[in-house]
Amino acid sequence: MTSDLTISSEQLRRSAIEVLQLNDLGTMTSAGPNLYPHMWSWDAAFVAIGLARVNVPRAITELRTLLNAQWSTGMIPHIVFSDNDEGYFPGYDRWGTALAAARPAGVKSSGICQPPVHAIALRHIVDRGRENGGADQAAAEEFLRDSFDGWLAWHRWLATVRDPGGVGLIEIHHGWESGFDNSPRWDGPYTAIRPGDVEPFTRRDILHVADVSERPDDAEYTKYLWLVQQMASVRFEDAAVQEIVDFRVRDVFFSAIMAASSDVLAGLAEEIGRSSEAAELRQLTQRFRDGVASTVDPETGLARDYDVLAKTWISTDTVSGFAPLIAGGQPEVLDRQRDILQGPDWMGYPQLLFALPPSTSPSSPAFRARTYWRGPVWPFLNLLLGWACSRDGQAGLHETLRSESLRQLSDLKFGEYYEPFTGEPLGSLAQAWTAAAALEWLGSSTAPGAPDQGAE
Ligand code: 9WN
Repeated sequence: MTSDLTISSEQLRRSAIEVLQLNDLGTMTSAGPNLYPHMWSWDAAFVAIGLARVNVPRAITELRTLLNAQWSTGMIPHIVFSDNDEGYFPGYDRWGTALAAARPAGVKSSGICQPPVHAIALRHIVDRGRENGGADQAAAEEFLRDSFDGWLAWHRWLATVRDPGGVGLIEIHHGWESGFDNSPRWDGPYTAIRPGDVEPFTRRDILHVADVSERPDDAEYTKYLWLVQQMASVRFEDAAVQEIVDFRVRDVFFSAIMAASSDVLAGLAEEIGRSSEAAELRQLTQRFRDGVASTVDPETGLARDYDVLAKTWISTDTVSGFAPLIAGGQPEVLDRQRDILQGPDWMGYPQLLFALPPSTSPSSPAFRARTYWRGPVWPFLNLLLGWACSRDGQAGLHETLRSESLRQLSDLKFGEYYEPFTGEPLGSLAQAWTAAAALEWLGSSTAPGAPDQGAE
C-alpha cells in the first residue's frame, strides 16, 4: 500500500486524465503538449493502456490511428504527424518520406520505427473491455479481430527485415528507433559516424525545456539528421537502407519487447481461432527470448547490444541491461537480474529519492542525473517492468515499482523523465505516457480486491 502517497488516488487520477485530455488531438494523442505535438509509436501504446482504464473506445481509436499509418511493408512508423507543423523538428518535410513507396497515402509519418509494445496495449484494451462488458467488450473484441492482421504484419516485418539471419535480435538503424535516443548504449556507434553534408537545421526541442543540457547536443543532432538523410536518399527502401546506413546495432531491449509482445499476440491469436499464427508467434517469442539471453554478460549479469558494423558487444550499465526481465524466459537468469535490479547499483542506490531504476546506473561513470537517457528515471519504463513482474508472478517487485511510481507521480507534473535524487520532473511536463502510466498503476493491483491506495 502506498501509505505515504501525499495526495489521494482520486486527485492523481483526475490530474492524469486532464493531461491525456490536454494532449488529445481528436484521433491521436500528442506525446507531449509543446515539445512533442505528434503521435509517437511506443508512446501511443502506453497511452492506449492508460486510456483503456477510463475510455475503452478512445483507447481503440489511438491504436487504430497508429495502425492506419502502417507502411505496406508492415512497418509501423515511429512518428505519425499531426497538422501542427510548427512545434517539432525534424518535421514531415525534413524526413523526406513523401517519396517512400511503402508509405500509405494520405498519412504523414517518419520512416523509422520504435519498439513493438502494441500487442501488450491491445491485450489491455481487450481485458478492460471484458471487465466493463457491454459495448466496451463488443468494441474491444471487434477491434481485436479487425486489427489482428495489422499487428501480425508488423511482427513479421520485424522478424524478417530486421532479423534476416534469425539470431533473435532486432537490428536498428537510428538511436531514435530504440526510443533511448542518446543513451550511453549508442555512444560507440555514434562516435564512429562521420557525417557528410547535412542540410542546415534549426532545432525546436531546445525551446521547450528549461535547461538545454538535458537534451542531446548539436553534434549529436547532426548525426541523427545525417542518418535520416542517408535513409531518405534511398527512399527508405528496407534493403537499400541496410546497405548504406552508418548505424546498425542489434538492440537488446527492442528485441526483448519483441519477445514479450509476440507472446501476448500469440495469446490473442488463440482467442480468435488463429491457431497457426499463434504457433508462429510462439516461435518468435522463443527465438527472441533466446536472442536476448544470448547477450547476457556472464560477469555482470546484464544484457548487451551488438554493434554490427564494428562487430563488437556494447556493454553499458543502462536499464536496457535488464532486457531479459521484459523478454521473460530462463528463471536462473531472471532471478539474478532481479537481485541486481534491487541491489545497490540500481533501485537500492542509497541517494535515490524513490526506489526506481535510473536509465543509467548512478554507479556508472556515464551517469548524468539530468541528461535525458543518461541517468533520469523514465516512468513509462517502470510500468513496463511492473507489467513483466505481474506476468512472471513477481508480486513483491511489482508492488515496490507500483508504490514508488505512485509516490513519484504524486507531484502531478507528469514529467517526461525525473532527476533520480531530487525527484525534479524534467523535459516535457504533462507528458502523455507518464499520465497513462499513473492511470494504469492506479488501476492495477497485485493484491486482488485491494482497497484504494490513496492516503487522504
Ligand atoms: C525522438 C516521444 C519520444 C519518445 C522517445 C524519446 C523522445 C524523440 C525526441 O521522445 O524521442 O523520437 O525528439 O527526443 O526518447 O523514447 O518516444 O515521447
